[in-house]
Amino acid sequence: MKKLILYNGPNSPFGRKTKIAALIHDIPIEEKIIKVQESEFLDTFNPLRKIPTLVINENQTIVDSDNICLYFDSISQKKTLFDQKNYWEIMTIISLANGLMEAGLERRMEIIRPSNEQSKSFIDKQEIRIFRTIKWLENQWKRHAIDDLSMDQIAVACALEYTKFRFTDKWTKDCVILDKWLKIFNQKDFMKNTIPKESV
Ligand SMILES: N[C@@H](CCC(=O)N[C@@H](CS)C(=O)NCC(=O)O)C(=O)O
Repeated sequence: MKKLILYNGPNSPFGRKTKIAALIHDIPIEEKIIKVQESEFLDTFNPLRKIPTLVINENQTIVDSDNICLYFDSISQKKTLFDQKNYWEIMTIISLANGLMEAGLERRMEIIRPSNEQSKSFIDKQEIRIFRTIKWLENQWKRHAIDDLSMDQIAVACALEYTKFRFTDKWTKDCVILDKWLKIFNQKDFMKNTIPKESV
């Protein structure tokens, strides 16, 4: 059995995706919650110093949440979360969910800067991107009708929850399909067991 250490943050939406993939595939991981800005040791494994970062047997690194999820999928005996039949659709929706997370994160990083250093146009751009992407997902969302669990559903759920956590749930008013789907999806154990614990 390989030793898998997942360096993660307390409330990273990217990290949440990887934890959910490990739970679904029943892969034992040791999760280490770190303060990424202060974690110089991580640079040896991941020079970008970003979480999540997976370290296998203390010598091999897997960087980027999507690669980590694909790795768990590749070593699992369970059903894939990246069904070949819908592979490109799944990957595209995952990329949109990642973009939603990034926009939320960038917005957050900007608003916690000293007020004289903040750019309102940058914040506006991220907020417009967030609303536009959620609306696009609402108009396209068919995967709620599909029983099979796939990685894009997990990524979208993590991105929407992160948007609520860090920004707003205003979008739920005109995105009723997504909102309804998310409420049901949130009942799954892997969602309940990965709710961010801290609000830092
Ligand atoms: N593309 C990366 C994005 C990861 C990412 O942006 N992580 C953030 C936390 S949510 C981070 O480590 N930020 C640290 C920093 O920018 O200093 C992935 O999917 O894993």
